[in-house]
Amino acid sequence: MPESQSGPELQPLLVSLADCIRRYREGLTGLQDLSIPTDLEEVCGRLDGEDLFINNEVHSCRGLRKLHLETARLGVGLQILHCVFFPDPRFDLPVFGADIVASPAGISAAIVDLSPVGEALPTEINEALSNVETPAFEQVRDLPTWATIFSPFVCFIRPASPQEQGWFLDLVETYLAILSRAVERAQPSEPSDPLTLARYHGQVSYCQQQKRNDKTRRVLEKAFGTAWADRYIEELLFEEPACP
Ligand code: BLA
Repeated sequence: MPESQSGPELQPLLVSLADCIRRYREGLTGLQDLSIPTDLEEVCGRLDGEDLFINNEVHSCRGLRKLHLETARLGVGLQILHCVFFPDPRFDLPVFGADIVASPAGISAAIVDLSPVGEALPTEINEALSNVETPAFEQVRDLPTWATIFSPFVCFIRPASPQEQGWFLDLVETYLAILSRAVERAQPSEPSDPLTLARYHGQVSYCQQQKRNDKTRRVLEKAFGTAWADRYIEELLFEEPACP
């Protein structure tokens, strides 16, 4: 059977969230496509008789060195939306991260954060997030041990209803609006500025901690093998920034 470009239909929350992220991305200044190795960009395969696919969109803009949006079907009915906006270390900006894991049993994990690359979030971001009312999600999940990189405003839940899925979508939109405003306002420091260097180190450790998530690795290894999974994680998902 011929496969469509985007693969099989995705769960509605993943579709809405991807659209929301794309809308904010389009509004950023200096948006450019980033090229990535072709064998990592669009991937199709089969596992246990199921079609697998990964679709990647990678950009850069003024203030953000890499904006990565991935939608994927990876295991037995497993669907994933993965998004990270990595800041350019010359700018005082946080990392935006969002991840949704859905299976035929429902959405098991939905997480969003603006994560600091230093001791604390930039003051402006911290203040804006302090004023956001977190919806009363029924099932708030415990973070794993590697999750020390997230801010106090991280939201990690299992949405209990379509209503909660809507709340989560709205929350992601709020976080993106806060980030977009900060991106537009931010002014770069010099590459040699100690603040730039500190933010670079902070981003390296964000990447290193994310790489400790065995659940991501396991799913990729099962679908595409260890060597490919390693490269995908090191070179695309959590590629470390170049030294400024
Ligand atoms: C959990 N991530 C998971 C799980 C799977 C994946 C299968 C377990 C689901 C569950 O606990 O309910 C798999 N996630 C993937 C794969 C990709 C992916 C294969 O993004 C990409 C191809 N993960 C991130 C980012 C964040 C993140 C950016 O990639 C946060 C900003 C968080 N995922 C995250 C967390 C868990 C998770 C915190 C729970 C881990 C745990 O409970 O041990």
